[in-house]
Amino acid sequence: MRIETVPTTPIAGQKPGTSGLRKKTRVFMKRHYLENFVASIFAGIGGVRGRTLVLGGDGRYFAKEAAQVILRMMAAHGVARAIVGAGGLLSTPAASNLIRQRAADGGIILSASHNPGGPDADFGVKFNAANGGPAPESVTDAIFAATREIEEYRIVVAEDADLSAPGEHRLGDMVVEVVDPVADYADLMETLFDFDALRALIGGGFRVRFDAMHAVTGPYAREILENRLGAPEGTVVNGTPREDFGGGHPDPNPVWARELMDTMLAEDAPDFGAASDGDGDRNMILGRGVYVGPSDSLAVLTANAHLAPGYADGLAGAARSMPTSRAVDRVAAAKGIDCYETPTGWKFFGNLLDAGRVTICGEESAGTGSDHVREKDGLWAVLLWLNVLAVRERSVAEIMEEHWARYGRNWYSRHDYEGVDAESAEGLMRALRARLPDLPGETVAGRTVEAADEFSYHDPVDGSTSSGQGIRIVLGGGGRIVLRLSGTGTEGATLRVYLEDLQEEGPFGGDPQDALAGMIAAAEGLAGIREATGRDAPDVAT
Ligand code: VG1
Ligand code: CO
Repeated sequence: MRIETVPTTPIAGQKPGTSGLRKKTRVFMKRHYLENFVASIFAGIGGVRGRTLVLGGDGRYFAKEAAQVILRMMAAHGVARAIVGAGGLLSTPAASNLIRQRAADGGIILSASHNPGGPDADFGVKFNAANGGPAPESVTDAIFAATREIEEYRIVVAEDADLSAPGEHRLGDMVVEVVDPVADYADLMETLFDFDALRALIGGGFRVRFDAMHAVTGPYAREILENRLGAPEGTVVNGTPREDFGGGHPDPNPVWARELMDTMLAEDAPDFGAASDGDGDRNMILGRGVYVGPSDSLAVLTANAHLAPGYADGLAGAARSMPTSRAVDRVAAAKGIDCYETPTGWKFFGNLLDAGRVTICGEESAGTGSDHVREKDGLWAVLLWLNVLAVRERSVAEIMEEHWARYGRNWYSRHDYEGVDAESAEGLMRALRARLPDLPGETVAGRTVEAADEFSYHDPVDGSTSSGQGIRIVLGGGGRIVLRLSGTGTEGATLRVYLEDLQEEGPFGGDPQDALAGMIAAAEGLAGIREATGRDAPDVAT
């Protein structure tokens, strides 16, 4: 088979962000753009000769073409075996599982996750290492360095590989092994959760609705919820992956999963509702008439995980990203386990999980997961919730009430200002950063500032430091305001303002936006968000 060596030159801006490289689809479709980045991944990890790599993605527009290009490049760069999900599909957690189960050297995931898909939307490429987790910063830095030096890449001249069904093919000297994208993942879930108890729960009339948002979890949820657990057909809605996710944002939050929200808040709502994102690593949890915020969900799962067989021995520790509410800290303290605070992005949990320091982790952005893989995992969170509900025989609303009564409620909301002028957003952060040393002791919104800094993370496992990870202002009485700029957007800047406040005594009901009014005003007073963004209100409040 003929290998072509193609001369190329560096393309500016191929710097991986919070979760891989994300750009407009049309940017990825430009000549050499995908090829340059993929060759730089290969170079950044020290070459791929003789290695086994996993390949798959969320099936968004351009993924089919990209997968064929990547396979031809893998073959030309000496990869021994490519393990590919049939149809090019693999959810992010399933890819992580496959890398681990097959002892592969890593994997490439084609997804821009919760970002919309289509010719005018977003595309993304992410590299996961041999532990199944997102490449750590040392590796993404090496990949970025390679993108700035690249002079050529290699690609074989060949017909498209047939990825339509499981089977083995050859591409030059490389084996292309096409696997069922769902089976191994579903088997893994059976080892963690009490499927008999879940079948009994569902068989007893407990009604579930899962919204796959036209994204990758459709086939996974159908297999697990409908086929293996016996939920009636139609439990999974929007269950066929589409290249443009039906034109929506495959982002499971009250704004983008409005349809599910409405269903769950209606009179005859099912008992349990959930949704996942484009690549299947996020989750949204609802009960009849109640939405469970992601930070609360992490706390509840940490408090109850031992009720599921996979976690019956208890948890080694917990971890949350810095902006995530401190509700889980309270649970960890009560249980006497360690609780780590890491920067935003799942890659920072990898070392803690590998070292056995933590079992469960989560982010406020609807990501929850455990040491079963090295990614956040949407369906895993759904199944753990169902397992907890089956054992405790309570409704979601009752579980929440009992949780808050015991631990207090950390009110929480994230306000996103999207597509903001990048200069203005950076200006806001710069100005606030400059004021940080003077803030402690000042009174803001009737509260004393206890601490104000820019978060720097010292990884206790490998000793590395990651600085510039968001500004945090801690207020007396359990209040906290965090500001950072998103690292997953593809247009302008997205300012994220994370608001938290603690209530120790009930009653705990109400709208978080009301409960956080003081924090919202304080954030405005401190950062001048309206002026910098030109907006009166956030584009999305979750
Ligand atoms: C966002 C979230 C972060 C998450 C990341 C990837 O990053 O805030 O918590 O890990 O998306 O999630 P940022 O930099 O835009 O705030 V996913 O589901 O896109 O892989
Ligand atoms: Co995702």
